[in-house]
Amino acid sequence: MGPACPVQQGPWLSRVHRPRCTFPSMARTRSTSDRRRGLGVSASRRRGAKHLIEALRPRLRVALTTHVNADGDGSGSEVSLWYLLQQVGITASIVNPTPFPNRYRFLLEGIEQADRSKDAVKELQRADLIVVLDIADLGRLGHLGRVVADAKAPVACIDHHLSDGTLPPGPRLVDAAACATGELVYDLARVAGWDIDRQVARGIYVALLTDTGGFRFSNTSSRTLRVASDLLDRGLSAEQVYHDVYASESEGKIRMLAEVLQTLVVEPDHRLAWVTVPPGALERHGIEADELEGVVEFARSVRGVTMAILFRELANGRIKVSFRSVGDLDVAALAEQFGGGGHRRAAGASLPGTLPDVQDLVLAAARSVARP
Ligand SMILES: [Mn+2]
Repeated sequence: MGPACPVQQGPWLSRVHRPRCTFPSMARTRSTSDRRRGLGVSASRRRGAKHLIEALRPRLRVALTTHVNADGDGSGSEVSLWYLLQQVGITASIVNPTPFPNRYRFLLEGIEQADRSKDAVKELQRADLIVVLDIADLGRLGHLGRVVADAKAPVACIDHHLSDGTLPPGPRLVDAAACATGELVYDLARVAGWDIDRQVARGIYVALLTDTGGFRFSNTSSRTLRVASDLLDRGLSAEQVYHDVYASESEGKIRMLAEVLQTLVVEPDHRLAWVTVPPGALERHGIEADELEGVVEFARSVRGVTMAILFRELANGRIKVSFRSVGDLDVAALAEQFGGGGHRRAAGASLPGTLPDVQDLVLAAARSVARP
């Protein structure tokens, strides 16, 4: 696997560790202080991280990928891992099934060449190691699912979804208790002894920030904030990241938002609210699908609503359905009924059929699980 390397794994890894871990007592001191600061890494995460680290060698061809329509967690985690691998002599390529989202393009500033999504198939076929981030299912890799399934390389996975997964075998750093995949990338760096510099910190912070809805959702734990705090201590400006992620909208996005909100339907009897992206609205306003991230939150924010749904026609003729819930309503189970999946409070599926037919079908199922 990979080009022969004159430096064997041990020395190469210990070169990274040496400044802090030459003396066992120093390593112990560090992990004790990590634990005291609430930043200790659990045994299972540590095990997963070590498997992944063991699979790495300098000059290895590593391909990083994530789900279709990458979000802040997928994009931020990929970019941070790209920078981390660079530290240990690996120039990875980021190869996504859909273009790297405009909203997160600022993360690629200065390393635009890292995004090789245009050559994704070739990059995956010649990779020595594939790392899939923020999903464990081939199905969410779009047209790259088959390529990853057939690839000669082991397929590592870093993910926080509730899923057994369908990826080919390889190292696993998977924990549904992590608020974001970015938290696991942070733990990987800690276990490996890699330097979390400002660039690395920024990608992980974007992952945490966006997957927790700005540190507001139920997956925001005290550890999430401790990790975020540690990231800010590495020279990051929370205001600058906020500006880059949330206050850099296109005019078209805001006009599209106005159109989508016009479609809001609230069913108080079912504590249900839903919105629909009018067909052709994205094209009319010249915006990308990733700019819809967060739109469904407006429906969920209506007082009394426990489930919100967003419907959108995809270019391939299918209908994309996004579910959000409040409290203990499990929308992952609902999405699974339609071949989708996700988290308890945020899930999605894509269904064949016309928009009205899919809406009838999905809304009937939603009403039957919604509690008054
Ligand atoms: Mn995520």
